[in-house]
Amino acid sequence: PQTIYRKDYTPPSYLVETVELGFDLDPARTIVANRITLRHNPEAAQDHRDIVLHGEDIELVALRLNGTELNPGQYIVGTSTLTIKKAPLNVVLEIETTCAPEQNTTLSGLYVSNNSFYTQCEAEGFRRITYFPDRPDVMAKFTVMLRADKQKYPVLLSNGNLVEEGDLDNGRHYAKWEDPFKKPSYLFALVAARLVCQEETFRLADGRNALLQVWVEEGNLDKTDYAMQSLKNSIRWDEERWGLELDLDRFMIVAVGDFNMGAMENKGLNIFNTKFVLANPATATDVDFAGIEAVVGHEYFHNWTGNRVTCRDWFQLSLKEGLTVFRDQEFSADMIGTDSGRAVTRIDQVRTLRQAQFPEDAGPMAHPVRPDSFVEINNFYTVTVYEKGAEVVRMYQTLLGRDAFRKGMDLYFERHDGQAVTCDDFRAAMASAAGRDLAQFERWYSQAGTPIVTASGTYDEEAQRYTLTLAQRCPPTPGQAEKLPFHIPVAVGLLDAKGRDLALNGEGDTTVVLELTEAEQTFTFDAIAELPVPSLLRDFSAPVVLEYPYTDEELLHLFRHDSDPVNRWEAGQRLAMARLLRLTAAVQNGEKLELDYTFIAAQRALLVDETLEAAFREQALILPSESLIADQMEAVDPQAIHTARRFMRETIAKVLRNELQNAVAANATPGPYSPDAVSAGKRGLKNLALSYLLAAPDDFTLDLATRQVAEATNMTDRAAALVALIHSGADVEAQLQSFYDEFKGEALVVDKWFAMQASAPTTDVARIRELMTHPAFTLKTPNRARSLIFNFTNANPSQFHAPDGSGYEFWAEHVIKLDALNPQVAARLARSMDRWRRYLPDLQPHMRRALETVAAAPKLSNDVMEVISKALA
Ligand code: B3K
Ligand code: ZN
Repeated sequence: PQTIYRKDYTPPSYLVETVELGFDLDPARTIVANRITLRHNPEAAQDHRDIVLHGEDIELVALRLNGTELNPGQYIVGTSTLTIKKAPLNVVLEIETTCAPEQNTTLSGLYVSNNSFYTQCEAEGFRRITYFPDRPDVMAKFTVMLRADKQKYPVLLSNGNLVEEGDLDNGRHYAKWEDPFKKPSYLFALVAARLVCQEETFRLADGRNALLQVWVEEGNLDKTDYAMQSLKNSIRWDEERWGLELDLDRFMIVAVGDFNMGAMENKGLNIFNTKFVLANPATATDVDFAGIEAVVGHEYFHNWTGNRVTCRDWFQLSLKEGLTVFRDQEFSADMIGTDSGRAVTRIDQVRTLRQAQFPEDAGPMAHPVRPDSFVEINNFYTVTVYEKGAEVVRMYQTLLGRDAFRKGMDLYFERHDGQAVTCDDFRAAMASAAGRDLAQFERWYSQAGTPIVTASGTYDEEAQRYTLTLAQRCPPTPGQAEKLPFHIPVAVGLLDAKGRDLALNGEGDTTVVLELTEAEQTFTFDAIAELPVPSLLRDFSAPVVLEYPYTDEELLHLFRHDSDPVNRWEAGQRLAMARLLRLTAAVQNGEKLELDYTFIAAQRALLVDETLEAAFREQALILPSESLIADQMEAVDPQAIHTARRFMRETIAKVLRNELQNAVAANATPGPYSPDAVSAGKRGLKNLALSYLLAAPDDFTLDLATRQVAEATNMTDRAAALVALIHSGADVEAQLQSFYDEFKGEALVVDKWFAMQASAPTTDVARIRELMTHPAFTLKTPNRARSLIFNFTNANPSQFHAPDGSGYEFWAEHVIKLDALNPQVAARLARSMDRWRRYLPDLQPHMRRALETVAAAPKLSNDVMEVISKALA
């Protein structure tokens, strides 16, 4: 496979002005007529007169240039391109191709799901539909004519506005769509399906009306309210917070059951995984509702950050993804509205970064936010590009302040509306708007790896001065041995002995943002009347690892008092992590396991503190996950980690039994279900308490959970109790069966049913294999494959890492099987073995063998090949 480098970028030789597409939709053989007008790009070399079109898995039927049929000698068809040499300056190409949507299991390009047609073009799926310069810097106006059987496909949708529709012969009908905006081909979409919609006319800030639609299969109309509400909130929020308006008369969301990722921001026609559209209280959990709000927001926000201003090339992916994740994070936080609610969303973001992005940054697939090379671009839709990319955007806001950041955004749109640009263009807009030099900040885009910031403080009582020294380093990553210092905003506060914030400057600020730009720097704070406890990296002001030699007393002080809720939570995590690591070592050495009362007492104090929001208390009581503990170990021992964490939960459950029971009782949410943050927080705390109680189960707690499964009126409570029961090792056979029977018609709930079993430490690989023979299981639907297989390999470490290597064999087998169907999904699964070199010496040979098995498989996709060869390198 070929590696593509960012440094090799050259502008396209031809630009496309208009695209007219005609589709005769047929699952077995769809005919695509494509008429494009091209003109030579003034920015390309004058003598570069080759038109390069991409194409993949399509049959060429006819090709005409300026009205004349070309015969095979006049163009060159490569494995994935069609080149016309020495073309005139102005060209009209008419291209006729066919494709076979029902054979397309990759879910990229035009495919069939449940007897209807859908498309997915990002990143390079459009070339699977027709020949085209399928690169984001080629933006054109699209007109689309769809023709299909009226009975089977009553709904025909594409981007933009519907301009015409009507009947044809032979029971067929047509619809013609026109998108008034120029767009790159990756934003093209069509849907031809049997669907129904919830619709509403919505008044925009400038007084125009827009038609909003959420399209779903017939039985799902009772699950579209929340998506519609989220869409309206998103439109409003984008107007109010950023002054950005919907630019179309019509905005559609379509839900499809077979989808590779979460959703896709096609212009005016967002296509969504059902998981991020369908919800009602009986089928969806609080987490699902929050996910719908975030993803509906995310795709909507792409209309400006991604569609109106798009990426010059795929190396710039974070330009739209990092920025849009930042926007959806801010949206979700603003929707909650309270400071503590915001903090809980921030804690969630920090958790995702540590759980997924830091390991990526430390593994074989590590890459900068703006990668320098790739084999398969679909492998770079990563937590680094998305979540670390969002942190990079957030750091601009932290460094420049909210107002200057907003000016930077305005300037970015003013300069680049309608263009395909780079991360440098975004940074330049921020720098100009704020009047600041952001040259060093560029390293956040170019250097991979998680920086480590080491802090130390000294207090001079006589001078009343506190001195903080910050140093930074960044470990090497593949291809980048040495790193230069980053520009790191470190938000700092100082607590006095009573836990109050000290004033840090003449203005009385209690949090200041220090700018760490050198390898080491010293900062001083004057008029500090006593030895303070530093609260560092408040609100997680930069995506770094912060090291400070905190004592237990200092951490307990922060855990009790820090006014910054993220650092308050963080102090608790540090206390817990230290204990989990000690316990893990004790398990390995066969020593007695003990948990100190001081820690439990701190947990108790927090649990019973009614002045704190339930959602925050829940977060603070969740112990670091097994994989976070693994990241802290030299040689990862999954069984010891599991035993240690279990012991800790069990001990807490036994000592805090009364308090936990009270938390269950006190946080009931009677009345009709509402997904709002306060109610969700209560359910979260209640169900966390329940799961603790079942870590040390007895008749009473088992009965409590059993009743909750039976009596709960919403899926959040029901699933949480069932999961707690499964994890407790109780016999849940009958409950699982009745859960399945009740929900077997709800695909998303069946996914949950598989997922809760797959991630339970009581489920071994043999049981997983048995579940795969269940009639509801299929590898072809990504959601289903993920629910069982990914949850096993990624969320059930003690079983996946079974000492005999059986988990790894299972993994290899399914990477290969999935790859034959769907390379993108297979490559995601392949990533589960990224960090194999960090495991116990006894496990590594098994892991290597599994990786080599995959590497040796015939006909591996580029997607999987890239991941596996990097892991083995
Ligand atoms: N832009 C799409 C992701 C496309 C992934 C292609 N493999 C969804 C999103 O980020 O909004
Ligand atoms: Zn996105």
